[in-house]
Amino acid sequence: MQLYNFFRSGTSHRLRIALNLKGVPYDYVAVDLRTEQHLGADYKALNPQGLVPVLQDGDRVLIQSPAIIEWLEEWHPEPPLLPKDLDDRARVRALAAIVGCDVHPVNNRRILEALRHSFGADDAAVQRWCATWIEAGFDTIEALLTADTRRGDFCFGHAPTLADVYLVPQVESARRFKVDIARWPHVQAVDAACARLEAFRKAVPGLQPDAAG
Ligand SMILES: N[C@@H](CCC(=O)N[C@@H](CS)C(=O)NCC(=O)O)C(=O)O
Repeated sequence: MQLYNFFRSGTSHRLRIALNLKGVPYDYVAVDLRTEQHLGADYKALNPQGLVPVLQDGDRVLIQSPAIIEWLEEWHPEPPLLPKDLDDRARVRALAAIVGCDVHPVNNRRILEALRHSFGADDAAVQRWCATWIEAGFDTIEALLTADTRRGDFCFGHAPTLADVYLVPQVESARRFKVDIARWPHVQAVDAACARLEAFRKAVPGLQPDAAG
């Protein structure tokens, strides 16, 4: 399997974590967002949306990290990234969606490029924009984690789920945008618990082959 991705991309990061948790090996194919390789014809032939990540397995080409991670969960059910109980599954998916639907999309590179080039935002304004949506998302996640009396070290229960797979890359991004994570003690503790696991450690942006370039 080939994973087309970029070291600093949050959606790539979440997919690397999921693949590592499932123990599924992959070849790392770097797509450089800094040089807009993702907008070139070669890459768009693979993913017409011009976004990373893409997971390719022969003729099978999968796009959209939520769809790929759900595919992975169904194709390779162990260890599960979703709990068994229907309501618990909805809770885990909701935690993941706060990041996946409500924080990451508005802080994506193309949005920030539009803010800079079409709306005159400088670096400070872009930083403030990103921090605004990260803070809104983390305030909600912190409230949900605080209210959950059944929780162990992770977002849900005592083992990593989809919620952690989404949260950890968003924490990484928050640090990049100079958002102080100490404001959300549960989020910070979940990030620390995940960092103790090999699957999360191996997925860290700074350790990827294209990080040095
Ligand atoms: N919903 C998509 C979003 C993918 C996405 O936005 N990827 C970002 C990197 S995290 C990207 O390729 N951005 C390129 C750009 O905005 O120009 C997914 O989850 O796969």
